[in-house]
Amino acid sequence: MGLFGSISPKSLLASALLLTSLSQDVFARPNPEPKVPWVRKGSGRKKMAHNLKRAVEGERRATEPETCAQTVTTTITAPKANVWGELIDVETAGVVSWLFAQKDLNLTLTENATNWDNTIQLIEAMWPNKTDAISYIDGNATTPTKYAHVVLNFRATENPYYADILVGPLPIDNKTATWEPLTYPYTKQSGGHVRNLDADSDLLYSEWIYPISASIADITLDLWNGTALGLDNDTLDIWGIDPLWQDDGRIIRWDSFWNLPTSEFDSETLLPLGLYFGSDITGRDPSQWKFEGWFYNNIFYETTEDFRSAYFSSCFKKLGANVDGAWAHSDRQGPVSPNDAAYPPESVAPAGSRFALDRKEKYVEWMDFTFYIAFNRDTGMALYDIRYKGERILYELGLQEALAHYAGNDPMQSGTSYLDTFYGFGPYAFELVPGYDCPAYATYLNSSFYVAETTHTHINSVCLFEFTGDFAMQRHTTSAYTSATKNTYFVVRSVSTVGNYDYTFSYSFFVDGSIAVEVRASGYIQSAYFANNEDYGYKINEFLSGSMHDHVLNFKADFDILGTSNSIQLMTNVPTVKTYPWSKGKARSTMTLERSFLETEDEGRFNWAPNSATQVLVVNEDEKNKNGEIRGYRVLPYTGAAHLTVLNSTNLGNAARWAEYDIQVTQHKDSEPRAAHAFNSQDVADPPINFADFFNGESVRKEDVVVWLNLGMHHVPHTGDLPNTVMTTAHAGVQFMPSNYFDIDQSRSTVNMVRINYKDGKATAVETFGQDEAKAAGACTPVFTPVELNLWGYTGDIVVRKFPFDPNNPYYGTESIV
Ligand SMILES: *[C@@H]1O[C@H](CO)[C@@H](O)[C@H](O)[C@H]1NC(C)=O
Ligand SMILES: *[C@@H]1O[C@H](CO)[C@@H](O)[C@H](O)[C@H]1NC(C)=O
Ligand SMILES: *[C@@H]1O[C@H](CO)[C@@H](O)[C@H](O)[C@H]1NC(C)=O
Ligand SMILES: *[C@@H]1O[C@H](CO)[C@@H](O)[C@H](O)[C@H]1NC(C)=O
Ligand SMILES: *[C@@H]1O[C@H](CO)[C@@H](O)[C@H](O)[C@H]1NC(C)=O
Ligand SMILES: *[C@@H]1O[C@H](CO)[C@@H](O)[C@H](O)[C@H]1NC(C)=O
Ligand SMILES: *[C@@H]1O[C@H](CO)[C@@H](O)[C@H](O)[C@H]1NC(C)=O
Ligand SMILES: *[C@@H]1O[C@H](CO)[C@@H](O)[C@H](O)[C@H]1NC(C)=O
Ligand SMILES: *[C@@H]1O[C@H](CO)[C@@H](O)[C@H](O)[C@H]1NC(C)=O
Ligand SMILES: [Cu+2]
Repeated sequence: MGLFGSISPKSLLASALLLTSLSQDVFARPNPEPKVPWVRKGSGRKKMAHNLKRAVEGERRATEPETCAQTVTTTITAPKANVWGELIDVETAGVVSWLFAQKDLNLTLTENATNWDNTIQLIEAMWPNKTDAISYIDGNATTPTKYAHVVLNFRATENPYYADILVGPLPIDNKTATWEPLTYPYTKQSGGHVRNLDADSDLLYSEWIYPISASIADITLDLWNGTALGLDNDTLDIWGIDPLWQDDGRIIRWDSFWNLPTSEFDSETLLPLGLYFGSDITGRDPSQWKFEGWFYNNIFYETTEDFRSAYFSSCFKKLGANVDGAWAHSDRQGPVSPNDAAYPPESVAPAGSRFALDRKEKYVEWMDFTFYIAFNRDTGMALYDIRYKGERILYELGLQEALAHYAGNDPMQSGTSYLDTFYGFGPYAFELVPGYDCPAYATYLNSSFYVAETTHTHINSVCLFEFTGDFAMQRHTTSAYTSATKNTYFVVRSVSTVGNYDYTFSYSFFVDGSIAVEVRASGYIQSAYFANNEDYGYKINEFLSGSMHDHVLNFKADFDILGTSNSIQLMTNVPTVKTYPWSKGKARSTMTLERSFLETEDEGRFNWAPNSATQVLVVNEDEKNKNGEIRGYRVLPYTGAAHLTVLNSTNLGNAARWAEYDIQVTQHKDSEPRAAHAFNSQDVADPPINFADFFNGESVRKEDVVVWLNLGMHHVPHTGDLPNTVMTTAHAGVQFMPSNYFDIDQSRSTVNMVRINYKDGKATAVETFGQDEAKAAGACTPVFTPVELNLWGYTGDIVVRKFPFDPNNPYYGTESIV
């Protein structure tokens, strides 16, 4: 997770933050006829009654015979426009050409730019203030005026910086369009500027790293039979820490040697070689940069001469190398387990999709839930206006930032604390694999992001599907009857591969009104060289340590429970000793409930209580149920809540104060929409957003409260992380559940339940509550052909050029980090 070959030349090229060279080839793909595993019974059957009023359209080609394999998703019209939606092509193209016409911005086309030219880093939709969005979605206000959030990379200056600006209104009209610095969402008031420590990344390799590597080429050849010189025959790579150290006004980096994979597998982060060098790269002139020394096997050498003479002395201890091999390859290996080659059970959707979608507005309706899907560069997918039975539960639910904080005896591991929104979850939310990432019958949406005067579209990068869990959500048995209810839930999912790690984000909705947020991780770990790292991880291969690290992922949950006047109630089970009127004067050891409310943000940062003793409830104190209890939703850890172990991280300074607690509660502010800025890593002491500054004593009682939740993992990779971490156990989640919100459990309304009466060894009644009828209306005969669906349809991203705008000539091009 978030561990990636961050600053290697390849990764820099691939990064959305830098000039991207895109292949203009349109790849020809074999396009075999889709296999049709399911055949609908009786093609003329009526749709289910409640769908009759709606248009029904096939997901796949309309000319195919009507089959169950076609996931039929009902098309609906969203009640309101998605004000969190992405810009459309013409809007983006309009902004690009308008920006280039602003002579004061002095912009150069990215593909023509050197590191001393100003470029457009990003153009995306600016999300409206909640205040304005709510007047629109809940009231009669017109759609909030649309603006573009633009990031400019000002490099034609001694002190390069990124500038966040607002451009609009959209669509651009020469007479009305303006730009202004974007400052209100940031705690640092610096005109929307943050310094750019990466401006000279191309010089870094040619002018600094390769010459240093060349100065010890005889040693690298002797130690590892390889060189890292920037040549095609390099067998070694060099890259280093992220964020850079930012002490005493100096910018310091440490770099490490790595073996390059000898295969097509992305195994480089498993191949550290244990040699490190430090550099002071303050300023833009490489001739002023300073070499700071070598580190090998726990010995620091201040100069190359010191290292060289030690190396060629008789007492120098040469350690072994991590080299690519089957152990680092994710393809199948080892004996096949009994019966494994037989086709495994599959889930099917015999009635097609039981949800409805407005594709244009990315608006979803499943059972009694509705919501809008948003997508942006920094944080990927987010959900807005999540309603259950017509009432909003959450205004906003989405990732804010993901941290992977390493530690180690060596400066590379000690210095690594990836803040992944720097790279972005949007640009790396790649196409999903049907039947693997999501069930074969899932429905997909695209997502887009801007890079280098093009818009890239990740095809089929968000999936939506229902799934029936393998356990009943309700059951009860007596001597006369058994009742049981199916646990069918709805999932929205996207997967972002940020460098070597893959994060699967799932938002799930359940028929009892509960919601789950989960993240799972796979991909390659960033490992460490084994020497002297015993206290920082397991030895997982001959010369390899599974480097310890904390993953912390922050999610914003902006609850609106029956309006925006909400409070946070804490309810704790406490042991107590108490005498009762009936206990005849004897004290009894027992327990009781203690209730309290958070009053201000000063009490707003806390952790899950030991023994799960404290319930955290978001309630509306003015809304009581028929029993007089206040209605609310409970926030409860599902698995893997975690905050950062490191206190006051030297690497991070003020850049990730959001990682310090499990739960943090603030009063909603239009000026505090995000917990982190994508470029917090560029100025860790004084970042654009210092989350700790949100906590300034404001009331959180009967206010619009926001709950910022951390999910994570204290990851100490073991041999089971080789070759890749597995999502079974690399898993963290949190749930939101109705608490006294309704009078009874809402899952009682589903027909997907049964009651079987029995007596004297015989069933006497089977009550199915109308579910047979519903099933028949959409039924199919399963004719299962064990093939993998549509995998030859996997295409990667589609790119549309924005300047000059060329909407009719899209081409394929996918860029990953590493
Ligand atoms: C980019 O550079 C190429 C080659 O010099 C030139 O033909 C093209 O006009 C330039 N484009 C812009 C927009 O400056
Ligand atoms: C505009 O940018 C160019 C580099 O692209 C630079 O040489 C020039 O000095 C800049 N002009 C101004 C007025 O800043
Ligand atoms: C919206 O307009 C309708 C019709 O004019 C009116 O009845 C309703 O009260 C208005 N709603 C709000 C929230 O202003
Ligand atoms: C807006 O201004 C630009 C640059 O001056 C010009 O190329 C473009 O045609 C103008 N667009 C409109 C719609 O007037
Ligand atoms: C060293 O590397 C070269 C070229 O990369 C290769 O041909 C040679 O076999 C290697 N030697 C050893 C001892 O591995
Ligand atoms: C790598 O290529 C360079 C330049 O072509 C050549 O000088 C060098 O000998 C090659 N190194 C190896 C190990 O083949
Ligand atoms: C996704 O993009 C592809 C290629 O542009 C397009 O054919 C498809 O209709 C899009 N899907 C959706 C759901 O918009
Ligand atoms: C955190 O570390 C910084 C830098 O070393 C130091 O100035 C600051 O006092 C520390 N803060 C706390 C709360 O320990
Ligand atoms: C959004 O809210 C901020 C903070 O209150 C304010 O400065 C800004 O002007 C608002 N934006 C709009 C479009 O009203
Ligand atoms: Cu990990």
